[in-house]
Amino acid sequence: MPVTCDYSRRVRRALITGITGQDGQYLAELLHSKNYEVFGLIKGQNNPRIDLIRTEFPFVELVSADLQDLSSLVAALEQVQPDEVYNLGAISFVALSFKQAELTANVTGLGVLRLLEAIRMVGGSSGNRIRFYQASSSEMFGKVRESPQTESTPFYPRSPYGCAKVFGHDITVNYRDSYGLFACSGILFNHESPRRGIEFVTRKVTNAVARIKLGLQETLALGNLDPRRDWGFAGDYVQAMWQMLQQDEPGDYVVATGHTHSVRDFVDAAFRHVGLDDWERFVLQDPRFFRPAEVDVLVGDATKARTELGWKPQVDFESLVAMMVDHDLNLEAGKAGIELP
Ligand code: NAP
Ligand code: G4F
Repeated sequence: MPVTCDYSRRVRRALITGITGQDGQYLAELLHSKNYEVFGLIKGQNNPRIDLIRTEFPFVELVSADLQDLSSLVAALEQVQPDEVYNLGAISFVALSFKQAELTANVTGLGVLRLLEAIRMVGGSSGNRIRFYQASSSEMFGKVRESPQTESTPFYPRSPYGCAKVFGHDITVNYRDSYGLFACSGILFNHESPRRGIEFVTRKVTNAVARIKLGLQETLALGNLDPRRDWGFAGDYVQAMWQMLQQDEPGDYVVATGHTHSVRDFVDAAFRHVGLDDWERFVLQDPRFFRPAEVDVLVGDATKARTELGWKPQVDFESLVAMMVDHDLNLEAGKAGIELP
């Protein structure tokens, strides 16, 4: 029997895929603060990150499913009967996508189609009561056709991840057009935080800077220092996700700060924050961290998000770097039993 979501229900329900990731954690907190019942989709039979969610986010109810398995998604939706679904789950590391392109296409690309199909199956073909958010990416702009990038800038992806995200974005728009689903795509530029995975360049740098400052590590090996990114704070960006699903009409939105910095700038700011101005002494370049094709520069124009959603970023570049370095100093000092002054 098709499930219809009850918008008169006092407490709204949200299902988040990617609950164990950076954005899933911030979004879960945000929705909890807004009195949602929060459900998180967890994959695998013994997911190593389940304890983190159980300990730090005890209000999240976990549901077992996988973006590669349609019937598990249908079962999850039938169980939860969500008002809102946030699809944050993905193979999200660009470097890995070059090595595991098929897996990336399956999870990051086809996973979106499966979830949209599950929503249609569970909600009925006119079942546009479930509101859907797709985590699209500035990586879709790749070799950029114009700067800054807006919602109408053509895509030119430069990685299997970028290609998969283009499919996920296009199929979201297609299901909105074809079936009237309330489906939104947030084209988010890079956003970081102390919860960022250590494989991404910002957290790799802030963690290494902390360890070098504490005398626990001597050098930091990086790839290309020239690429430029529009870096914001993840806590600000999940606000935009939620705001998109509260509009009268679904749409697509660029979410960005409008400022761009190089990897070199980030490294420089992180070392300077701990008083190490001569960072070249510590940084090595390692060809293993270069990519077969690079995205040289990204910078977004979030005018639509600002005017229609009232969204604007609260944390600037220098504050973001400082927040991440300070967190990693405390973390690494704690692990090593070092007392900070
Ligand atoms: P993240 O920290 O890498 O988290 C990815 C999440 O996807 C994890 O919870 C992971 O679960 C889950 N996942 C992986 N494979 C899955 C599968 N087969 N089925 C279900 N879930 C699966 O990513 P993030 O930084 O929070 O980003 C959230 C989303 O936004 C991603 O879709 C990403 O591509 C997109 N995005 C991110 C940025 C950014 O700058 N952070 C910018 C634009 C778009 P496990 O822990 O179990 O592996
Ligand atoms: O931190 P990154 O791995 O992020 P990237 O590739 O920009 O992707 C992130 O942002 C996307 C939004 O545009 C998301 F969709 C995606 O899911 C992910 O969250 O790399 C940033 C830059 C790249 O140009 C990379 O080549 O840093 C360069 N870099 C230089 N050395 C390095 C390293 N990146 C990593 N991860 N590790 C290095 O040692």
